[in-house]
Amino acid sequence: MKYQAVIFDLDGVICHTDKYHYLAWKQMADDLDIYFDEEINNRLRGVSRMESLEIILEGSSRTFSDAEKEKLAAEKNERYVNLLGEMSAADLSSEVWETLEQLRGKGLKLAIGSSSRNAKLILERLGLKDYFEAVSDGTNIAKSKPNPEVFLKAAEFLHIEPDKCLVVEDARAGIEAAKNGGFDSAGMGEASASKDVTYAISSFGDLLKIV
Ligand code: B16
Ligand code: MG
Repeated sequence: MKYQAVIFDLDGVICHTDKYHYLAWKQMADDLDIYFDEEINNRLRGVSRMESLEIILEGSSRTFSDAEKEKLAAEKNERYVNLLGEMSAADLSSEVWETLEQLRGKGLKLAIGSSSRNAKLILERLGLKDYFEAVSDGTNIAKSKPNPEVFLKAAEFLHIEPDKCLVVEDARAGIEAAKNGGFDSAGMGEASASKDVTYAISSFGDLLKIV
């Protein structure tokens, strides 16, 4: 078997918290009278909270102090975390759940590689708190995707070399991160069109055809 482990991005792959990020950022953009749409939102996929804020603020003619930026990011996160309160195990699709179970049944180790500092809370909401062998997230990295740190840490936690791990991503930045770290990748949605993707997949269950 080519792969010994699969490292999953969280937001946009395992679950659809991307819609909550969008709503929370949209509220901020509207309050500041900044144009924000789905296309700009796509640039935020896999990117850290502060880098996401910088991208949205490009749409404003005024400048913001570091203290203002910290406050805006904290307020956005508060709105986002409130929205996460609406999530439960029912938000985990049966396709994702059944695919995870089958991958595990094939003897693969499963891990999370997410930029989010809320990853553990999301896993708890989905009923997946103790499901993955390793969780590497925004709380254990200094550099966000396209830097490979988050995936390299996941591989290190698993004690498996990058070339034996498959990374699953919905973000172009994530596919680039995988490539930079020496990982093969499977790209969904936006990420399936990345020039760096190893396998373009149209649905989560397609992973079973790869491994
Ligand atoms: P937080 P992923 C990423 O999660 C999101 O795609 C991205 O939109 C977000 O800005 C980032 O997490 C940080 O999230 O504000 O919760 O720390 O796709 O890497 O699982
Ligand atoms: Mg993602």
